[in-house]
Amino acid sequence: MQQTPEYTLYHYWRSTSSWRVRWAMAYKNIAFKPIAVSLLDGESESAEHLMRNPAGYVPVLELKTGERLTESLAIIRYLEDLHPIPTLYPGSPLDRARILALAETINAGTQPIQNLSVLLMHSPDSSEQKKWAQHWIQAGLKTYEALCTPFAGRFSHSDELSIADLCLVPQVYNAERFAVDISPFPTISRIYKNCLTLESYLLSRPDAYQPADFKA
Ligand SMILES: N[C@@H](CCC(=O)N[C@@H](CS)C(=O)NCC(=O)O)C(=O)O
Repeated sequence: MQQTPEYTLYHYWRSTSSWRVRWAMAYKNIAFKPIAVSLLDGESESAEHLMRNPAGYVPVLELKTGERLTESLAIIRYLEDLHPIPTLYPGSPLDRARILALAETINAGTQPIQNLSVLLMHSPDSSEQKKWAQHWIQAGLKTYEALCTPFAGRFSHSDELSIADLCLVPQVYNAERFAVDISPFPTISRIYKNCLTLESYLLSRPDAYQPADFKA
């Protein structure tokens, strides 16, 4: 008999922050029950979802105790503490500080400025939204490229997958959605390519969770 998963993940298939958590769980082989919360039809702003996360954002991780965690990096840190192998925070304290700086370059310095609610507040015009998103994604990736290049190997920091890659790759996916050319960022382009064949990438990527009735 199959056991009920210990975790429920409220997420949206195309949400890059949700993808980070799905990817961490796939990499650590942690079972979870996914529950989709649409960002497009007001569901994320419903009273029900605001009880889970007062910001109206996904992801939210619900534990068996009913406790709920928000913020993808806090969720992944919690999972890391309970399921430390394989680690997403490899290396020495100095390595880990560099890795976290990369993750925050995306989590704090890039993704929030091109989030859906920010785009809608910036302008009702989709071409203005696109220009804004392109500007901030390019700026974020430029910083990331400069920070990661001296230490990158197969992945953002050496040859071990880390929380930095779990933030970078979904951000590159969003860059593609907004038609940002990533060829000026050769290290990022190489890391991105190296992630595309990982099993944990394939299991967690947006296409694997796209609703059957979704119309672009
Ligand atoms: N820093 C938060 C960001 C969460 C976030 O921005 N989620 C987006 C999807 S990637 C969202 O729910 N957006 C809804 C909106 O902008 O209204 C995290 O890492 O969990």
